[in-house]
Amino acid sequence: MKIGWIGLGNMGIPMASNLLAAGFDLHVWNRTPNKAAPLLALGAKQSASLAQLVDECDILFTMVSDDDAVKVIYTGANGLLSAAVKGKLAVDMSTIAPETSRFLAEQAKKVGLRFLDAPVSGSVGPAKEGTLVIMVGGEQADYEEAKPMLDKLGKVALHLGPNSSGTSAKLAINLLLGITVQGVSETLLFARSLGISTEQMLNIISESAVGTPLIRGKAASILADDFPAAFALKHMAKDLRLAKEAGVSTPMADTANASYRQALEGGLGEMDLMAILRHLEQ
Ligand code: NA7
Repeated sequence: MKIGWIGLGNMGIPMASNLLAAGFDLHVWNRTPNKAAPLLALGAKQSASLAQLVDECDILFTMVSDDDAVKVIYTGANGLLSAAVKGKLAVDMSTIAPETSRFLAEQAKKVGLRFLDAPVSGSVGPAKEGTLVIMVGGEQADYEEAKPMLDKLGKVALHLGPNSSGTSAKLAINLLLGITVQGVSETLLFARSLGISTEQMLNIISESAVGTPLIRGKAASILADDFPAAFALKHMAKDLRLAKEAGVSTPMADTANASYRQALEGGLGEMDLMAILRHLEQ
């Protein structure tokens, strides 16, 4: 079985590396080709075009930024759906709107391509460790075919139902992530205003019932006031926007959505989502 991997960003590189380490025959394509260098050193083969990748591979993974990127890759002039894909399996691991997942599944079906939406919870650390939480929508048989690979990428791969179940669950878990990081930031700033240092407050949170691996994991970054992207703020802003577009009443997420959008407009998009703290400090 030959695997094609499309998208070598912050998440795509470590995830594809894990498939290589597990011994899979991995072919890669990225819009910016030179980002493939670390994977080629590990034994990946680089395809000169999307068409070549599709031709060479049986199962096609995508891990790219957003709805527009996934649509270009699938439905663009030289995209997946214009190639000979009949009988192959596509697994989109990007976080996109459930509506887009359903659209892609329908378009794929027309040309005989099987499709799973399989976004992940967890950022660069879990991607490196292979401990992501993977949420899958699509046919049971297709899920079972992808599972040996998903098991190398995550600690759990849950089949949740038909196409778009994965992307729906992903928006839900990231709703909580966005609210949590906004809430931690407000808590730290509130405490600081009342004379409790950030270090003291992080320690208290960590020891308390609301302490989580997420908050403990961000502590060093907060104390250093340095926010290299484990999960880019621009992607958090995108996910909260997509959640809002679902039209469900989510008052706290609405507030977080406005906050991340302002931070994005303020130029913090490439930093980690924890840089929402810096935005709120201003
Ligand atoms: P990154 O690090 O921003 O990487 C994004 C990837 O998507 C990267 O490979 C990009 O290629 C690719 N991309 C973006 N736009 C396009 C278009 N238009 N065509 C082709 N390829 C494109 O994101 P992460 O790895 O952190 O996150 C990936 C997903 O997981 C995202 O949905 C998150 O919300 C969760 P480039 O290298 O720029 O040429």
